[in-house]
Amino acid sequence: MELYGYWRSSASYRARIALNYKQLEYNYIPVHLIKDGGEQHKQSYRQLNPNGLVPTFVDGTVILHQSLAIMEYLEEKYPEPSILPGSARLRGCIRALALDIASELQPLINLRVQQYLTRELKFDDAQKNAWLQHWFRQSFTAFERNLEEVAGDYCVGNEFSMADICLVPQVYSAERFGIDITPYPILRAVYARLCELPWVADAHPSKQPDAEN
Ligand SMILES: N[C@@H](CCC(=O)N[C@@H](CS)C(=O)NCC(=O)O)C(=O)O
Repeated sequence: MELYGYWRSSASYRARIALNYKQLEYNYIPVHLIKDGGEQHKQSYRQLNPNGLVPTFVDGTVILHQSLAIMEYLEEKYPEPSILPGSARLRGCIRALALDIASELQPLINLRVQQYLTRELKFDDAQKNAWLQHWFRQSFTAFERNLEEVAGDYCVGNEFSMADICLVPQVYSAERFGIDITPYPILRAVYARLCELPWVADAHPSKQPDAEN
């Protein structure tokens, strides 16, 4: 198995946590998102992933993009331990929280969006920061409300799941962008608990072979 990713990419981080949790061995192939205009735009990489985004996951003849699709594939092929535990209702909650992050928040703050804001729309640092603050605040406020209903030790009850896998990298990136997470006490407590888990800790960007200072 191979995972094409970037150390600081939140979507790559999700895939790494899922692979670690399921104790699956894989080769990590770094794709530098900044160097030389971004290796994700190179023809050789776009043949693998026409979107020009990381991660891309390869398992023999299977080539997958989209971290949630990769996680669902891993879940079907390697069901234990499960990242979608519990009843149909709980699995619905897990998927909804995962999508809140992966489909609603992350696409608005992605590198290519930030580059468009600064390069094409000429946003200065303060304007770009206001953009990031706005979308994080809106998303994390709703996420906190949802956690009030469903959280236990983790995002949904007391079992680790795909919702947790999506939360960790997004809080990491919030910290990177200087977002204040003190208004979200449940999110913060769950995040702190998750960071202690070995399969989460090992997937941290700073532990990847392509990590930079
Ligand atoms: N929905 C996709 C998002 C993939 C994505 O946005 N990846 C980012 C890094 S987190 C990326 O490759 N950005 C490169 C760019 O914006 O040029 C997934 O979950 O895999």
